Amino acid sequence: MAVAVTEAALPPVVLFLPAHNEDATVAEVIERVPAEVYGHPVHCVVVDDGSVDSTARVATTAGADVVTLGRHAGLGAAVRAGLAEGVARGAAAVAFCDADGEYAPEQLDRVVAPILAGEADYVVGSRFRGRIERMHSHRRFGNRVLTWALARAVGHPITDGQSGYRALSADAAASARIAHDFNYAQVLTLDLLAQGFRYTEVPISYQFRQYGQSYVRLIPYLCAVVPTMWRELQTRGWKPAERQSSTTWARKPARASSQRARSS
Ligand SMILES: Nc1nc2c(ncn2[C@@H]2O[C@H](COP(=O)(O)OP(=O)(O)OP(=O)(O)O)[C@@H](O)[C@H]2O)c(=O)[nH]1
Ligand SMILES: [Mg+2]
Repeated sequence: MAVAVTEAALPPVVLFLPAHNEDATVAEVIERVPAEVYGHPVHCVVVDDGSVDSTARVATTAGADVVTLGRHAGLGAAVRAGLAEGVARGAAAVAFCDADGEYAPEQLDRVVAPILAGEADYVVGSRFRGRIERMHSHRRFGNRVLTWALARAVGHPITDGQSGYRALSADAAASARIAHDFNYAQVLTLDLLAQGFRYTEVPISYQFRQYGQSYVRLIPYLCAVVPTMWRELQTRGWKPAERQSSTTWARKPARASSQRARSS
């Protein structure tokens, strides 16, 4: 994909890491973040979601800026804060991935490339289109089922509805609405698609966390996620007639900003 690089100072790409008690891994993730992508300086920001371990201190020592939520608010709230921080920094693209080492910060270039090229507003790194080193079989099954439900709801072949590695354009980051504090995975996608932002996927690699604790517990997860997804679908009025099949796509009518970006 061709991304134009000019001599003038370019706005930053912000990569933020939502983190809750990740002091075993956060430093290594930060150290692997590239200093720049396509000529854009990369700002690495850790959103510390009320950690009670030394996540914030370790992250600062490793060279990241830390935004502290002050209390444990939830992953959705952490991502909301990270997007706001990216917008405040005037980022050309705002990306995020887990602080637990499951995703590769080195792949930031491929996740933000469609945004910097003006080809998409919302990029999801797809583990199922890429390489999965290790994922428990029950997780794989749960991911498949929830992804199927999301893809069916929006009428598009989404391949990884729960990916933790994503990027948004400045406009999408400023407009995103995360419907609950619990998480963002499904509701962020429903929101951005409903607003007409252009969606695309890129293949990424994934390795299940080796340290720390996952917050995903099946029953509480489904109890929080399914009703909120349902509410979003009802209030945004998705209809099967809107089904599309191309790889990069937007719900019609696409946002004016998306159309502008496409024609420029
Ligand atoms: N546990 C938890 N993680 C949060 C929260 N807020 C932010 N995070 C961070 O958000 C990222 C995603 O959470 P994970 O627990 O890794 O979720 P996951 O990747 O779906 O689950 P695993 O595959 O088990 O790691 C991690 O970097 C967490 O540290 C929260 O409220 N709970
Ligand atoms: Mg994780």
